[in-house]
Amino acid sequence: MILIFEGILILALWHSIDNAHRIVVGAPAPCDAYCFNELIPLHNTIATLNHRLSECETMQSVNASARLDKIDKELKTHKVRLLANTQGISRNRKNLSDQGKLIEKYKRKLRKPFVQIGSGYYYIEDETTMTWFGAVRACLRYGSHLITLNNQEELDAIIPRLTKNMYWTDVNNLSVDELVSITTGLKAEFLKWAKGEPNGGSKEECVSIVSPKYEMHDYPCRTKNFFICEAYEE
Ligand SMILES: [Ca+2]
Ligand SMILES: [Ca+2]
Repeated sequence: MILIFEGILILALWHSIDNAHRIVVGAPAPCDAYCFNELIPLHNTIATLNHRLSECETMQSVNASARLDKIDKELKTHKVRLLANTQGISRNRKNLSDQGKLIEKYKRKLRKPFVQIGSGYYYIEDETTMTWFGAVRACLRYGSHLITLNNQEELDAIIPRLTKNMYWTDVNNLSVDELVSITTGLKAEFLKWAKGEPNGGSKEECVSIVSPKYEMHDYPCRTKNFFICEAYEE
């Protein structure tokens, strides 16, 4: 009897085990814990990658921001330099313009109205008086020389154009005893003294022509007189 019961118990247990086995094999895979444990490393890796990605994005953002700030500063610096250069160019243009106006002014001043009289060209200064030295320099500035009267014909051509009492010529005896032309450095080739002239000695060492006949007088060089400039022969 006991043997029968044990057999039945064994059969029941076997059946239970078999059923249990069949229940386990046929059931939906109950691997949550297992899978979870298996996925933990992958999850951690993904988390690490996400963290690094976030860091990279932050760093890129910071770097990009820093680069933009640097570019912005450089642009501002270039803008300031460009503005300074533009202002410098404007100043230079104004200076050039002012210098150009000054040059034109001097050109106008130098472009005295030389007129042809006989075979030569002359500028008769009958507005401003100068010493003989000043007259020499003025004619040089005009690209000419104080008049060299070469002959009576030249003097006769000039006389009708003269309106003042006295004009300087280029004749003097400042450095030597004889009367020379400062233009040529040679002895004056034409002298036509007025009556009683020359009479000044060492006090009158420059020669002028005096109305009404515009004959020659020796006269103090530092006296201010009108003068005549003669263009160089071309
Ligand atoms: Ca002459
Ligand atoms: Ca005299």
